[in-house]
Amino acid sequence: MTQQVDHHSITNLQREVARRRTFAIISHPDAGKTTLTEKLLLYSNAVELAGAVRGRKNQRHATSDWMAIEQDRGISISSAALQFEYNGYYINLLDTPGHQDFSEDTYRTLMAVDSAVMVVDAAKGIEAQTKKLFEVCRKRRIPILTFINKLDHPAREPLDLLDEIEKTLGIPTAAINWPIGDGPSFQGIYDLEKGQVLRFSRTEHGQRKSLVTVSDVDDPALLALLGESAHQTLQEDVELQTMAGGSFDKELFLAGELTPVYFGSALNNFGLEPFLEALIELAPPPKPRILSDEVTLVPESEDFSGFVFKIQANMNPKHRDSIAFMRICSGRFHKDMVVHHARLDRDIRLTRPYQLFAQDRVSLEEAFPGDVVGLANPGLFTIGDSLFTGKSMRFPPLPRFEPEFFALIRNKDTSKHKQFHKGVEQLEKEGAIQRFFPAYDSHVHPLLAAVGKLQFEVVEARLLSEYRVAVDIEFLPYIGARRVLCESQQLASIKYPSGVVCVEDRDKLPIVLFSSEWQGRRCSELNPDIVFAPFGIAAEH
Ligand SMILES: Nc1nc2c(ncn2[C@@H]2O[C@H](COP(=O)(O)OP(=O)(O)OP(=O)(O)O)[C@@H](O)[C@H]2O)c(=O)[nH]1
Ligand SMILES: [Mg+2]
Repeated sequence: MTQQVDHHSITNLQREVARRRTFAIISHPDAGKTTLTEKLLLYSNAVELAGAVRGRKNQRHATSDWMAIEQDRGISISSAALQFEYNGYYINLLDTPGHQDFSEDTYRTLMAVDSAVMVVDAAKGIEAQTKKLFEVCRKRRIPILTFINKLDHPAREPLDLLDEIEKTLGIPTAAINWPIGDGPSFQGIYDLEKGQVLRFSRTEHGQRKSLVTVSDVDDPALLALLGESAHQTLQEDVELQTMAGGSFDKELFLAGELTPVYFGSALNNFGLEPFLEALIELAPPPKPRILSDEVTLVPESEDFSGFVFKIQANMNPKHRDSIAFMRICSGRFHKDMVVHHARLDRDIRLTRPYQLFAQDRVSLEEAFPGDVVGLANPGLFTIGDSLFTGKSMRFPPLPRFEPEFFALIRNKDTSKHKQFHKGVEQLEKEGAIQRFFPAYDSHVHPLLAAVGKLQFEVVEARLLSEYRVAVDIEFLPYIGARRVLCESQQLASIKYPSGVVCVEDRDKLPIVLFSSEWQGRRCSELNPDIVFAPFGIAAEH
């Protein structure tokens, strides 16, 4: 009897794993990730009317840019997780910020997904940040689908764009469809596999799905429909593409060695339907993962495991609490389950798990590998925490970036002392900023460090909007940090060149801050027995 039940639950687990699709949308800023996210929600019926990044008066904001500062500036600042069902599939979509100052968040999010969608602006081609993120995916062999966006604007030649992807990123492409025209004459796409022309008509501000008419490429009426010039270009392009274009090979795609390419316009809802269908069909379900000790973890394992890759405070203005984003890697998860918390080395009960839809959340009863679950976080979780049942395990550490900017943050209104410190502490725990502790009393004006200057602006804006505290930021002249690796008794005898200061991180580990590359080198010369180790990975890599 028991065996039967087990067998049933395993097949159920296998079925649930097989229908999971967990992917991130990545690119250089402004290519259209958030807009594409919104339209994927529209086309999978997760929203009824699409919002916009820069919404008109009566239009709501895009779902995944839910923070006030994101809406004010029209850029994404923090990764958003969205879970929804479509056609029997269970989708976990992560919309990431493109700006390099927030790339630590994006890198961590990439550790939580099984595939990625790379968005390319059809006028700009492969931009710097897209290249960096692509390389992160390539290292982890994450399969990538490419969506070439903004065809409603004057665009570069499709062949030229494919060529650039191949040359700049070093990955073969396989165009699955082909744009018909660009700019105002962008009419639709040609499906190279099915030999069909899909023409789209615009809807008001792209809030609703657009109407599609499908014709066969040999349809004699097509000439009149497309116009002579577009018709002829299409014929020529198709001929060229058939001769020169790479064909799609699913195995290569799954190994991260080939990217299928789709064209469209997220803003105008052109090419969204075929892209969503392809995404569901091609994006892989969760795969086995390699743990810190080289053990392979299978998603269908009976034991549960997951890791925290993101913390976000104040998602719900009514509760002002903190949510830990946990990616489930194996086993079935259920509400109230007891798991082992590896860092704290103790068992905890997960009583308040949530399904996330950007800012919104609902309680959930169970979840499966591939899912990103929100956990109410009363201070138990930090980024990188491993949770499991059964045999002890640890997930590999998440990437940390080298801080390059340092500043003191001053509270302008001393009567708000408590909120100020709570805000700084919560934002630090989120990883929105790092905090260091100098030997002098830094309690009054905390010393913060970041990968990019925009992070300080975000801290300033969020302290004001979420904690009602106005602050000043005073930049310090430091340009880098190194961890000091030595025995504690050696610390007192370290010789520092002038201008270098020694501080501690939250775990009381020593760190030096320096204001020139020379000072960094000089530290090592003066103290040959001590290692001054890079802090994390440099943001440029
Ligand atoms: N013309 C045109 N504009 C688009 C299209 N897709 C997005 N945009 C616009 O491009 C701008 C940036 O779009 P987002 O979706 O915010 O881009 P993003 O990649 O999410 O940007 P970050 O998150 O800040 O990195 C917005 O003004 C969008 O309206 C498109 O297909 N055509
Ligand atoms: Mg965005």
